[in-house]
Amino acid sequence: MAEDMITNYFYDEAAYDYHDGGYVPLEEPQTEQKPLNIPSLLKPDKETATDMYYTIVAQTGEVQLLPGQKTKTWGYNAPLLGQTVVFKRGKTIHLHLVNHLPEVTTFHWHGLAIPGPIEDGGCHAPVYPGQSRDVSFKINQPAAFVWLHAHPCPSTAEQVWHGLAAGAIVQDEHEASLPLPRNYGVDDLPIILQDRRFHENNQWDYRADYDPDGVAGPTPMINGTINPYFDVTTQKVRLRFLDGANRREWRLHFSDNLPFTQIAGDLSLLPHPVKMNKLLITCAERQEIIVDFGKYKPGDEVILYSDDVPLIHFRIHEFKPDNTVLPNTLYQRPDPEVDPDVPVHHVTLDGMDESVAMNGKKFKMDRIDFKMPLNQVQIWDICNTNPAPGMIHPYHMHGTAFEVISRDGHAPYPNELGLKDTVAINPGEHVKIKLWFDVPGVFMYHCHIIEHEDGGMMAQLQVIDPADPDKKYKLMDHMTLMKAFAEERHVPMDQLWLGGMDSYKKMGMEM
Ligand SMILES: [Cu+2]
Repeated sequence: MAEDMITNYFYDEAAYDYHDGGYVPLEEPQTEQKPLNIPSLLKPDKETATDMYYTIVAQTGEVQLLPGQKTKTWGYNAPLLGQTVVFKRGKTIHLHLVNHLPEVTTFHWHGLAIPGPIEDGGCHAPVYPGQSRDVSFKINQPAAFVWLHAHPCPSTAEQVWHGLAAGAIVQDEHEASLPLPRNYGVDDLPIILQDRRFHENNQWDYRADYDPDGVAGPTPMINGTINPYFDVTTQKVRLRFLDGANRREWRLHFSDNLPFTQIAGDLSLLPHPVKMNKLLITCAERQEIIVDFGKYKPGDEVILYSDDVPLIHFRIHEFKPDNTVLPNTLYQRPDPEVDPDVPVHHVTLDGMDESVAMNGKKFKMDRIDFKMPLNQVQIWDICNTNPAPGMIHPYHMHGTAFEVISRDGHAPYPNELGLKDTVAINPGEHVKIKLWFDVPGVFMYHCHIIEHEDGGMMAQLQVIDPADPDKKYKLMDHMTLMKAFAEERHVPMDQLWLGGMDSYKKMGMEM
């Protein structure tokens, strides 16, 4: 087995975030360990054989994160982050989305292949304070761990920093037939990785921490818990990692170099399980692993680290032996043929700091940058034009799942052979992906260092349905949203501060 073990992080060490001048090193919290928060499962308002109904409320709250004053936070049906939503494949989902925040937000389903721009919940689907929006869509995609986050441009980063991020699990029959841990909260855990800086009175201050290359803080926050432990009561535990940080990459490994098995990436199981003892996850990616604690005994502790900073203490208790063997094949990835007459589409991720752009342009909400027909299979070449050593840009597409075909002409990494919606791209690297859309609409694609997307490293495409080729979409514009923010914050437009605005202003660009 040893020779099959992956023992590196794959990515260019020179591009790791810790080489950045603005890097904020993680620090081990000095507070008492607390039980890891497991977000509860959101109860449907109603469920039938064919339909599921949920109400999702964006709300303010406060949480005892550190000793002393509670921290003011935002969340979905919870004071911070949110309850975990379950979507069953084949069912039609009806969402009642309610905004109880003091400012405009949107409800974006990162990873769901649902029509845009309204159901998708990007910047064109605002819900103003005190108002609500109802959307419905059908779930027709493989089992996966996806997520909900706010996406009102150009203030996505600040709202996610306040806490607007929640996990969602897509279930299907194939995944349910495999011998995988799925007892939620016991041996199947969402692990949302974030970092924060606590200012006076334990409060967060996004503006004070602002960095156009991504905001980071020294304190790891896991599922909204500072310095968590988890009581292990089964031999095997499935961890569904989500990098919910605005900017931070996490280089994950366990004490004793404990090996683990990756079983899934963003939007599907992997074709084959991958044994490893190191795993890098970049912003917005999901990586699912199974950890086997079989060699430990009650009283032992296993620690999950990023670099040399402990993130979670796994306290080992009694468990029954578990000799389940994973099948060698977990998932058969579809392999649709690319139309040879369709040219490769090139996307460049350009610049750093305020100069960030995509294909040389900053994002404009009312501009369509590319059009493609529904169901057409295309190859896209995504290039990070920062020369090495630059930074890794996690490239994300709304509304679709794509396949990584090659990295600079070489085979993709063994843990990115399933369906993806976010792919990390090294400085100077070209990554080829194969993609198609099963749903029509307008969709954004962007870097998922959230300050980069707010700063303009983003574009949008229109997927044309041949049955309705002239369909017009009502697109919002930045100014409308910015005026709403100014009004809600009771400041004149010339005193409004939103992180992303700086990037346009400093480059002398209109929004
Ligand atoms: Cu970026």
